[in-house]
Order: sequence, then C-alpha cells, then structure tokens
Amino acid sequence: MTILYTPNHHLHHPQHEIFNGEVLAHAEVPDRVDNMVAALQAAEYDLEAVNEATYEGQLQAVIEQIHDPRYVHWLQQTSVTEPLYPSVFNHGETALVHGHPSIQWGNFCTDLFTPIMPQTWSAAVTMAEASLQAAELLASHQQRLVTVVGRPPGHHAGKSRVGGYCYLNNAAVAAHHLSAHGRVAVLDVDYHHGNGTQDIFYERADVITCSIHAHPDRKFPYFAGLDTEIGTGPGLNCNRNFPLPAGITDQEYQPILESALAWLAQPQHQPEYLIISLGLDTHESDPIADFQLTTAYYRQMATTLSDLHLPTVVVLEGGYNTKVIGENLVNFVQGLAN
Ligand code: SP5
Ligand code: ZN
Repeated sequence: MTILYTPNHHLHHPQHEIFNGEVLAHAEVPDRVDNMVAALQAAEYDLEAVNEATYEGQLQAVIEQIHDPRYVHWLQQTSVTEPLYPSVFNHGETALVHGHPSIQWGNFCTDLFTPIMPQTWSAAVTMAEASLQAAELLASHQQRLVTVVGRPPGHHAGKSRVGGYCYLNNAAVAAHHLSAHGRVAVLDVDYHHGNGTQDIFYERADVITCSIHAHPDRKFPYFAGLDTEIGTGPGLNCNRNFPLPAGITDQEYQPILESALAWLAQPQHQPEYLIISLGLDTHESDPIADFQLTTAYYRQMATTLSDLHLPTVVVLEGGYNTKVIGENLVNFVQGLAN
C-alpha cells in the first residue's frame, strides 16, 4: 500500500464556523491530519509527501471537468488577506454577480462553515493533486491500494456548489481520472451524505456512487441524501443512498455496508476500480456526529471492503475527534491490507 499525504494542508486553517449566527470554533483543523500522520508513523507506515503539482495541466483539466470552471477560476484567482465568508446566496435566479468577494462567494458556496482563507487554493489543490496521483498509480498498475491522507476534505463539493468544509472534490478527481480506464465505484462512508460526489456523477453511468450516512432530516447536508435519489438520465440507478438514524452500532452498520457493496458490485455495474470516501466522523466519540462505531470496527469495515478485490483509492473526508482519528485510521488501513 502507498500512503500519500499533504503537508500543504497546514496552509488552510479556518478558525470559525457560523451556525445560527453563533461563531463557533471550526472543527476541520490541521491537528486532524497531524494526528493521523503521527499514528501512521508510529505504526511504521512510510508516508510519501505530496507538496506540489506534478500533473499541473492535467490536474487543472480534471478539476474543471468535475467542477464549474467559473468556480475553479474564481477560487484560484481570488486572493484574500482575511477569511472570506459568503453573505448572500445566489440560487441561480440571476446572472453571476460581481462586486465584493463576500457576494461573489455566495455564487458558489452553500453555508457559513466553509470560509476561504488566504491559502485555501494552495492547500485544496495539493489534496486534489494527491488524489490524482493515487488514481494514476492504479491506472498505471504500479499499485492496487493507495490511501490519501490530507485535508481539506472534498465530498461536499459539487459541480458548482461547495460547502461542508470542502472546496475541491478529491474523490471525484480520482474517480473521474480512473473512469477513462474502466468503470468506477465510489463508496462514501463519511458520517455525512456525500452530496457533492453524488451531484458530480448523478447523470453518469461510468462512475457509480453510493453513500451511507446520517439521515438528512437530522444532519448536514440536509437537502440531499434520501434513498429516493437514484440518479437520472444515463446515470439512472447508478446512485444509491443509505440514510440512517442516530446511534448506529458496529453490528447495525455491518449489514448495511454489505448491502452497499453488493449493490455496487452487482453485474449491471461491474466496477473495475473502487474509491472510498473515508470519514472517521462515524466514530462513537465524534464531537459533531451521533453514530456509535468503535475503533476496532474500522478494521472490520476495511476488511469487508477489501473483499471486493478491486484496485482501491482511499481519500480522507471528515472525522473531528483529533485525539482518536489517527488510531481509527491505522485500524482501517491495517484492515484494508489484510
Ligand atoms: C467533510 C465533513 O465531514 N463535513 C461536515 C460538515 C458538517 N458541518 C456541520 C456544522 C454544524 C455546526 N455545528 C453546530 C452545533 C450547534 N450546537
Ligand atoms: Zn462528515
């Protein structure tokens, strides 16, 4: 197994998220990845640092194929010296506005949890680069198992609406790149619905998407994640959601995971590559979530995933207990390599 990680994640360090007008400490912090890196190193894994774009032109093209190029250019070119939050949200009734950057951010952002920091682009593009490198290691048959450890996460970033601490959809970068080489399955096991990934591939049959998550009646992203969302056009029946109640235990999660994998691997789909959006916010101690998965379960979860015997890229998404996130990841990685 190759583990790629992104030291550049330190460039992006949001301080605050705003909920119901209240300014709260931001949950998506650099300590998350620092703890994962320390735990992996303590378990004697070699980590390969991804610092810069070796695939610069190709990466830009992939990012602009999965996201609205207007969003990509804007994020890339907007330089801020202070954190930038949206103030007004454009729901598409009028043309894109210009003017104050806080208004422009409202064209593309869905919430007050996802500020643009002075170096957000640099951090996000490194994570996307690592995801592309991971996919290319599979496509070129150099590796069958690559884990990307970094931040910011990506699965809430859709075609032209981003949010939920996500800017560029890293799992979609890997999936889109691999789709040129064979059919791809994306399984999202983050606590939150992978609405961005669903949005990007909703009309495509070459990338099958599936997400297991907290019911959106109860939790972010609220406006997507129902089991009635099954894809459309050529992508009909190529998306599946498993929205769950609070308090899910290991014993309750396991059969749902098995159903998700059976659905992904069914004969009509026949995936040749697997992308895992791995959120560790399903853990019993997560401060913003309400599932009850244990540390030991991540090993079983990964072993179950490895039973598909597909070349696999794991991309890190959420997980906000910075004390246990590393140990949980080590358990997962060990189970995957079984
Ligand atoms: C990648 C990922 O896991 N993103 C999750 C984003 C969820 N953000 C929700 C933030 C809700 C703020 N919490 C308010 C608590 C009020 N008591
Ligand atoms: Zn999450």
